[in-house]
This record gives sequence, C-alpha cells and structure tokens, in this order.
Amino acid sequence: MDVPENHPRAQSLRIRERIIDGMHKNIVAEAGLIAHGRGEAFDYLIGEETPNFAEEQQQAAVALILRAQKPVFSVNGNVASLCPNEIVEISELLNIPLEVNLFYRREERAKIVADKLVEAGAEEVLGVDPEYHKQISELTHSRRVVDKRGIYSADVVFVPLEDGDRTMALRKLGKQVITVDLNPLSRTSIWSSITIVNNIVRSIPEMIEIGHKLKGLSLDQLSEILNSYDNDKSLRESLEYISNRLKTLSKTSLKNLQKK
Ligand code: PTJ
Repeated sequence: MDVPENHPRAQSLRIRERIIDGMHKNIVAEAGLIAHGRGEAFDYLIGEETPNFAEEQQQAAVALILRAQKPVFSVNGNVASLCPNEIVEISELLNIPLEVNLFYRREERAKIVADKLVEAGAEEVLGVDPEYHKQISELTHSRRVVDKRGIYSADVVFVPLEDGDRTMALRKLGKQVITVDLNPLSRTSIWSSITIVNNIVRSIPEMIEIGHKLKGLSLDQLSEILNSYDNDKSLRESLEYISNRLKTLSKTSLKNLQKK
C-alpha cells in the first residue's frame, strides 16, 4: 500500500508495511504481525520516542557488546524486515556477527531471512549452514538449533524481539542476554541482563551512534559503565515513566495530542 505523505501516522504505517511486506515474502512469521501490534501498543505508552532510561539501556548494551569476547546478534523475521541495513551496519561497527535464529523455525524461511541480510550488505550470516548446527537441550524441537560459531559458543547474545522461553534458556546456559522489547513486563524483558525498552527502529540507529563514541574506550572504562547499570532498576524506571505519563495525560485534555 502507498502510504499518503500527509497521513498523520505515516511513519507508523510505513513501518507496518515493512512487516506486511516481510510476511508476504516469508521473512516474517504470521505471529510476527501480532508481535508487531503489541509493540505498537507499548510504543504509544512511551510516547513513540526514546526516553532517557532507554538511552542508558542502549549505552550499557553497547558497552557489554564491546566488552564481550564472543558476542552474537540473533536475528529473527521481524528484525530482518524492520531494519536490515542498520543491523548490518551495527554488526560491522561493533564486530558482532549476525545469526539467523527463528522462533518459528523452518529451514527455507531461515535461508530467506539470511538472504535478506546479504542483500542489505552482510558478508556472512550464521545459523543457516547445517554443517555448523548444534542443539541447545534446554529448548524444545526445532528451536534448539543454533550455530556452533555463534549463539552456541557466545558469551553475549543480542536477541531483540524475543520469546521469553529462549531468553531464559540462554541465561541458564550462563550467557549474558541483551534484548530490545517495548513491553517491560515480558518474560524476555525480565530475564535479560540488559533490556532496552524502545522501538527497535529507533534503538539500532541510536546504538550505532553510541558505538562510534564508545569504541575507543578501554575495557576498564566499559566495565565502569556496566557497573553503574542495574537492569531491574532500569525496568522499574520504565514502568514509572509510563505510569507518570499516563497520570499526566489523564489530567490534561487529550486534545493536546491532536497536534501529534
Ligand atoms: O521470526 P520468528 O519466527 O523468530 O518469530 C518472531 C516473533 C517476534 C514472532 C517471536 O519471537 C515472538 O512470538 O515474539 P513475542 O513473544 O511476541 O515477543 C516479541 C516482543 O517484541 C513483544 O513483547 C513485543 O512487545 C515486542 N516488540 C514488537 N515489535 C517491537 C517490539 N519491541 C521493540 N520494537 C519493536 N518494533
């Protein structure tokens, strides 16, 4: 669908089109549409812009990736459709390899998602060559499959828009997990080491900017950033932010929002 330029919600509709287009191309799972709708609802609650707490979460996430010995970026259908170019850019900047890892795994879909990343400029995409497949016993069925060069041996896994089950399994395996999830109450948010409560279409470009700034820091300086970060506290801040915002809105005329 052509989104009219002057539509008041043109940006949101364009992003939706990426997901719909991704579903028609078999990149996005059907359930990915539902996940996107849930994300949109939470984005309304934070005002569809990056709050201060998310900036801190993003900074800590970049510091953790830069400090990691073997980080990996786990990409699913929604993420590949929403921001393929930015993912390739951050992968190169932070030296974090891309691995296709799907909740609704089917071999041919994994290949299509990988092709989407290659089309966006990725030189290598893990997770699709059966020669390197390994199983994570904590997970069931096809979701067990990971790449032995990637998630299997990684110390830090960046896994945005994820299902809670897998996040828990990765944590139980001793890995640090970074996620992006607009829902601060999801199991993924609660189980992750660092939870970025922001829309991925904003957070990846912002993390690229942060990456440029933090790249020159020493391991000690990165650790300092991480030592002053507390994910539980940060998640509570996100809830406080949402509830304060709703309280304020409930006291003023909603006509003020018509300007948006
Ligand atoms: O491509 P697959 O097969 O790996 O499947 C991907 C989905 C997303 C369908 C799968 O991982 C899934 O079912 O995830 P959930 O359990 O629905 O969780 C997705 C979370 O991402 C939800 O908490 C949403 O609020 C959140 N979310 C959705 N869109 C965005 C988002 N968070 C940040 N930015 C978004 N754009």
